[in-house]
Amino acid sequence: VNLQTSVAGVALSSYLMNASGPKCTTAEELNIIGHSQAAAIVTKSCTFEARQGNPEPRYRDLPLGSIQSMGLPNLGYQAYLDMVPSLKAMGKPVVISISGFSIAENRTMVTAFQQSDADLLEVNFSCPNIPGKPQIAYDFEQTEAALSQLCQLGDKPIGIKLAPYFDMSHFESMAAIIKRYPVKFITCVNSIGNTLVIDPETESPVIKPKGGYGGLCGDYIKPIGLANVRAFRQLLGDDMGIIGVGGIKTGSDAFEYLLAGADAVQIATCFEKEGPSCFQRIEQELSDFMAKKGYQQLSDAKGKLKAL
Ligand code: RRO
Repeated sequence: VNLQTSVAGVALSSYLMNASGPKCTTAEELNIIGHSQAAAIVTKSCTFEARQGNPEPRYRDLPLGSIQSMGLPNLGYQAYLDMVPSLKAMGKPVVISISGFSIAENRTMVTAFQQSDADLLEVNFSCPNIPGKPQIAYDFEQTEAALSQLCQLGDKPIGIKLAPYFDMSHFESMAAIIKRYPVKFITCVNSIGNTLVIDPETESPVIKPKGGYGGLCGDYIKPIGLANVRAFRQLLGDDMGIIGVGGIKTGSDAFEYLLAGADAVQIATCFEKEGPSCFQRIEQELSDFMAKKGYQQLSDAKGKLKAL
C-alpha cells in the first residue's frame, strides 16, 4: 500500500511521525528519530529561554497510557534553530514546535524559524502544564489575537497544536476562528490537561507538579483525538492539513484516524514506551491492514468514515 501523504504541501514518505513531547528534546534524540522510519522529525516545543521543566517525578506510565507534567523542558529556541541544518541533512521534513509564553515571544520565534530551512511550524496553543498559565486553545479571544499576529511572518506553513474539545459549540467556534486566518494545518490533540491519577497504596498522586494534575495520554484519549479530527475535518474542509494524535499504537489505530480524516498522524506515548522501532512496526501494520481491505493508497479511505 502506498502510504505517501502530504501536510500543507509538504510531502511525507509515510503516514507516521513522532509527536512533539517524548524523546525529541536533544540533538541525540532527534538524530534517533531522523534514522527511524518516522516520516518527519518533530521537535519538542521550544520556549524563548532554555528550561529545566517541572520537578520530578513528572511522568508516569499507566496501564493504558501515561500521565505527565513535564513543564516544557527544552534547550531554548536558538538551539533548535542551530540544529535545523543537521536535522534537514537526514533527508526528511523538519517540523518545529514553538510554545512561547506570550504573543511577543511566539512572534520572535516564528520569525526566526521562518528564516530557517524548517518545513512546518507547529505553534503549540495547548500546553496544560505550566503553573498559572492557561491553555491558549481554550481561550478563543487569545487564540484569535495570536493568529492575527503569527500568520503573516513568512511563507512557511503555520499550523497550531490544539487542545482536545468536548463540545460541538467549541469545535464550531474554533473552526470559525481558524477560517479567518491562513492557518495551513492543525494538530489534534494535545494531552487532556489537568487529570489526576491517585495511587491508593501511597495515598498520593503519581506525579509531583501542580499537586498531581497532569496531561493524560495514550489509549485513554484515542476516542477524543478521533472526534476532534473528524469534527475539524467536517468543519474546515479537505484543504486544511490535519495531523491526528492521541492513542495510536497499532496500524488499526492509525487507520481509524485515516477514516476520521487525518492527513498524517503523530505518535507520542507509544514512542515513549516502545522507542523508535514503533514507526516501522505501525507503518507495516497499517499497510497490511489496508492491503487486506483492498485499499491501495491513503486517499482510498481518508475521511471516509461510513454512517451506521
Ligand atoms: O512539556 C509539557 O509539559 C507538555 C507540553 Br509543552 C504540551 O504541549 N503538552 C503536554 O502534555 N505536556
